[in-house]
Amino acid sequence: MSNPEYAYRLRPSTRFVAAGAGVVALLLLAGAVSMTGAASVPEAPRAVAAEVEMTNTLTFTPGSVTVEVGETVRWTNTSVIVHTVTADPAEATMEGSVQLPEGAEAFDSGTMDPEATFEHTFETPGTYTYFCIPHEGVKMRGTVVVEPGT
Ligand SMILES: [Cu+2]
Repeated sequence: MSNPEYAYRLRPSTRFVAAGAGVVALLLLAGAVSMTGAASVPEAPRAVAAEVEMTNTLTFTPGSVTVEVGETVRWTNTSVIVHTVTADPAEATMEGSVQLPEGAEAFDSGTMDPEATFEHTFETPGTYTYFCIPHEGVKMRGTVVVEPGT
């Protein structure tokens, strides 16, 4: 009974907890490795602070999310049609489609097919209004409020 793999299977609850802590452990590990100067280790992915779905009813859901500076929002096209996440005044043809805080960079996902995801990390606090290019006419818009970090 000294087979370590067998012993591992006997404790499913321990394994479940370990899986939850796995992401944290991975990030810590990545940080530790990079501090040793291993240049080939890729940067750890930033945690996603908020998720937004792009729907068949031409909405961003939830329509408004709030994050802190340095945090990332992830959009997922859960519909069967093409959408975009666009916060670029140069792409807008209607008033109110885009609003950017002063000094914030414009961004645009480009065409997102069904099941596609897009992430953006917000470095400037303020309120962002973005829209979907194919559905600008029906005001498919969303808001991201970025609060100053603590
Ligand atoms: Cu759309």
